[in-house]
Formats: sequence, C-alpha cells, structure tokens
Amino acid sequence: MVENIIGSKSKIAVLKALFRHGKDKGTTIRKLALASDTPYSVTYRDIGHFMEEDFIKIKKKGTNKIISFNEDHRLYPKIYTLLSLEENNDEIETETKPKKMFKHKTGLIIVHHNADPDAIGSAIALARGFNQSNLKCEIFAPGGLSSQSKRLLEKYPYPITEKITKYPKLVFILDTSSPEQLNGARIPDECKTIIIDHHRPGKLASMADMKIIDPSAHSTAVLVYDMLTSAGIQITAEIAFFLMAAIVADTGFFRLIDKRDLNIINRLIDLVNLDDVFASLSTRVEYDEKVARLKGMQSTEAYTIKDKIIVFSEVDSFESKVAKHMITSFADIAIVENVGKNSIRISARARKYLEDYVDLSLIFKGIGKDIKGNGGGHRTAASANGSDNSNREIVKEKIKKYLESALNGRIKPLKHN
Ligand SMILES: [Mn+2]
Repeated sequence: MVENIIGSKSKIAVLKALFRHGKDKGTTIRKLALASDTPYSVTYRDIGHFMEEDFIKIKKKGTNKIISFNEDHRLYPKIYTLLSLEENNDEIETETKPKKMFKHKTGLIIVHHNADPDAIGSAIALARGFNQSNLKCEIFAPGGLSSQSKRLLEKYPYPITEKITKYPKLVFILDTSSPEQLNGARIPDECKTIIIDHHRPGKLASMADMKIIDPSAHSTAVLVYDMLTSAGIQITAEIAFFLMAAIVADTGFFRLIDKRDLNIINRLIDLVNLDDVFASLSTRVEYDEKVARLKGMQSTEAYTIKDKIIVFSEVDSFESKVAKHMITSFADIAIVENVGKNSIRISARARKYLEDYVDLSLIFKGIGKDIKGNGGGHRTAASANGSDNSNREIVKEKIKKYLESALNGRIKPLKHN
C-alpha cells in the first residue's frame, strides 16, 4: 500500500528530496536530510522503513551509502507519478508569482467607442492579469460596445462601465490612438496615462506618460499578452479566451497572420475552445434585418448582362445591408431602394471582382442630383440620399444604361424555369 511507504510528513519530505536529487544517480542520507530539511536521525529512520518495504536500494560507494529508488517495486510507477505531479505544481507556483508592475492599487482601462473584440478582449485580459499582481482595474467603454463584444461577454460576463465620475491615478488607454475615439471622455491631466496600441501613433501618444505602441502588431492583444507574460502573470482560460477572440477578430479570422500571432496562438490554443471563440464572433443577424432581407428578396426585379445577375429591390430599412447580402448570395450587382414619403435612399453594391469594370460612385454622384440630394461612395459600394422620390424610373434606367456600357452587353430581364 502507498500508505505504508508514504506514512508521515517527514517520509514525504525525504521521498521528495530523493526524487529531486537522487532520481538518476542516487544520493546519501546526509544530503537527503539537508535537502528535505529533516533531522538526520529522522531521515535515517525513514530510510530504514523504505528499506523494509523494499522501496529503495542502497549501494556502497567507498565509505558512502548511496540511496536510490528500487524501480522494480510495484508501487514505484504510482509514486513516481505523484512526485512528478507535485514537482510540476511546485514549479508553476514559483514561476508564476507575478511581479508587481505598478505601485498603484487601482487603475482604469479605457477603450475606444463601439469597442471591438480586440479593445474589449485586451482590456479584460489586462484587468484579469493585473488582478493577479494586486492591481484592480475597472474597464471604461465611453462609447459602448460592438455587438460582437457584447457576445463575448455572454461567454464570460465582465462588468464594463460606460460612465465614470472619478478617475483613479493610473489610466490605461487600449487600442485607441486619438482622443476623438473616446466619445468625449476627458482623462484628467494629473492621471498617469499608459497607452497600449497597435495603430499608428496619434494625438493620444504624444499626451501619454508611457507608451507601448507597435503598429507592426496585428492586434493590441499581442502587446497585452507580451506584457502579462513578461510580468509572470498566469494566462488563465478566461484570459486566453479574450486574447484569442481579440486575435481572431483583428486578423480577420486568421487571414492576416504573422509569426508573432502564430506563436501566441500556439501558446493559447490549449487553454481555449476555438469553437467557442468563433461562435462568439460570428455575425448574428438581428430579427429586423432578417425581415428586411426577406422583403428585399420578395421584391427583386432581376436582370442579366451576359452571365452577370443584376437586381433591383425595395425595402423599408437596412437597404445597404440587404444589397450587401444580395451580392454575397446570388447577385453580381444589387441596387436597393428605401422610399419614404418625402425621401429616398438608394444603396448599391457590386461584387469585388467587378471593380475594374464598374465605378458605382461615378453614377451615384449623378443620381444624388436626380433625387435632390447627395450621392457617392466607392467603385463597388455607393449610395445616394435625397428628398425627391418622383424620379425613380429615370434613375433605374440611368443605372441600367450605365451598366450596359460598363459591362459591355445588353441588359435583359432574367428568365428562369
Ligand atoms: Mn485592434
């Protein structure tokens, strides 16, 4: 029985010492006594007991008796495992006593408006990590959270404040380069400010007392990871989840990735369930938008120019999102109107591969005038807003003509069986 071998505190101490110092070549009783902090007489007695159990071997080397484990003993594998687990735990404990980084006891972490997963994930990881070194930080999101960030908090809830009355002396600014992004929040001059960011240094950088700014980093999270680990802070499953979510989001689901990201991902991956991270970050469509998409589909007028599908449609809301959805699902170009009593908004999207052929911004500039408003945008995404909705047919014909010339073909109603 294991109890016969490990029966007392001193025996455990002696076994541990033997494991640490005599595992391979053996050691002497005197050295075991010293290493286990056990009196020589007690060590001598315990070794006697181990001998009786045949758990250790004694070999004479000159005048010395060399003690080592009897590896053939049937309990040896069991005790060996117990002792190595213990040893690893000891190591983790000593290694992860976090360094004290700041003399302050409280701090504030502030993030940009509509805080995205990198901002909020980095903030929570930092707050949780600092907590291990006795620095308590509140997280302040002056302009609220993005919908993805809100979903991350469904997995691991964390209090985020959107109003603050009194600033502590120590303020961290994360993932933010300019004061305009702080939604009007003013950090008092007497605060010590530390900026951690991966954007190009902006106005905040020149105002900060300390800066960790690295525009070559793909996310603020990798800077936070480096900071936490270099301070000896233990990366818990929760910290890993938030850092991973931040990295996944800011690398566009691992599309833009470098060696540094890979190294950190490699170290985080055993601590997180990547499916959970992806699920939290996946886009969830709101009910009203789903209804708008459906309505958009039901009122489509579809045309073709050669093998391209062009659709016109009408909705009561979400016109740009509906147009975007249409080009990711079945259309090459989608033009979606939202007509009010004294207003009209038209949104158009083309698939990216068409950008060498069409320039929607060009035609929508003109359309803006036709509807007594403004228009413009980019080659594959443009819109116009106006107050006159009486020219809708003229506008549609104009778009059709333009697309015929841009795509070099006749526009025909789409026929399908
Ligand atoms: Mn970021």
